[in-house]
Amino acid sequence: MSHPSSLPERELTPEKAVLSRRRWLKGTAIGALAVGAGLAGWWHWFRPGSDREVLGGGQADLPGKGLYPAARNSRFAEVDRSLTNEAEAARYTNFYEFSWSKDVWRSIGPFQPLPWKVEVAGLVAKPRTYDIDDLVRAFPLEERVYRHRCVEAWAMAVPWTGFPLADLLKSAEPLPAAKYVRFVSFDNPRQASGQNNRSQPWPYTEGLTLAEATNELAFIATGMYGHPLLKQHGAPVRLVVPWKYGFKSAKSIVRVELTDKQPATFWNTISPHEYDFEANVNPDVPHPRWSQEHERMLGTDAIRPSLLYNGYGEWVSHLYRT
Ligand SMILES: Nc1nc2c(c(=O)[nH]1)N[C@H]1C(S)=C(S)[C@@H](COP(=O)(O)O)O[C@H]1N2
Ligand SMILES: [Mo]
Repeated sequence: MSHPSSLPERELTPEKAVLSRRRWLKGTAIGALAVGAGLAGWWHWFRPGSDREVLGGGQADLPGKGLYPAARNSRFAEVDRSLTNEAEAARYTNFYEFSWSKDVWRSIGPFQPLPWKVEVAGLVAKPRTYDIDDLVRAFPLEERVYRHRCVEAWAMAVPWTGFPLADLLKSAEPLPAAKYVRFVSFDNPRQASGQNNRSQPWPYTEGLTLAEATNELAFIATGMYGHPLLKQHGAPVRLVVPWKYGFKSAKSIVRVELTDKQPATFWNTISPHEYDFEANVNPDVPHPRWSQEHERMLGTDAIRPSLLYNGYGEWVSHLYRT
């Protein structure tokens, strides 16, 4: 194609017409760009998201790939319901650092769960900071299928990979004064846009009594569905406390701290009468705004009766007998 200035007609076009045509072209180009940007924005926020996109966008190059899938612990090989579809679990997540809606997969791109360190500190004889590369190899990884119940009444059943929280705590040698364990998530508003709202008590924090934290069920997960955690599920390392409402299971943890006092927690600070510290799943105690009698399974939308302690009474009911 020849350069426009070499076209003979150009000599014949009056200057005014050239200018107005240029202005028109400029206006049209800006208009097209605006429409394009609008469509791209619309597509970014409203596209349904294929399974590939939802799962792929959450992948991070986390360490320990050769360790997955880990052998399933026969004591936790199955639950009373089928496993939730992996993409359906990844499409509907709670991670308020990134979004106040469930489609966290749309906003998770900037999150960099690597490099990552986890500090075990506070009232312990042997405090230690683990690099995530060391943490995945510090304790034998195993797979466990657990029920998960969010306080909002949705539920899932997923295979987690990780190790008992008790292993991590024991290796730090808690001092006799230690009575609680506090979990602190990351704080990085540059990667997690929701954290720009500093009127909220970031970083996300949670807590357990030491007796709860050393219960066989309390689990540190580095993986899910046989591979490292997706970003939206709390990569590279999270807590899983299956007999309590999901908000107790803090994601993307950077610090585990033993304390002598009950720690403040994110949701309990925001709304104490809605989210108590203990937060055991209990169908007989309604949330102030909704019933807890039933739950909806992600993926199938099946409605099931909620279970006391989410069905884990055999493991934990002795902790709460008065
Ligand atoms: N740091 C952090 N941890 C968090 C949350 C959060 O917003 N931030 N949401 C909690 C809630 S309400 C639930 S139900 C579970 C959800 O885990 P999932 O999204 O991987 O299913 O994570 C919990 N851990
Ligand atoms: Mo939740």
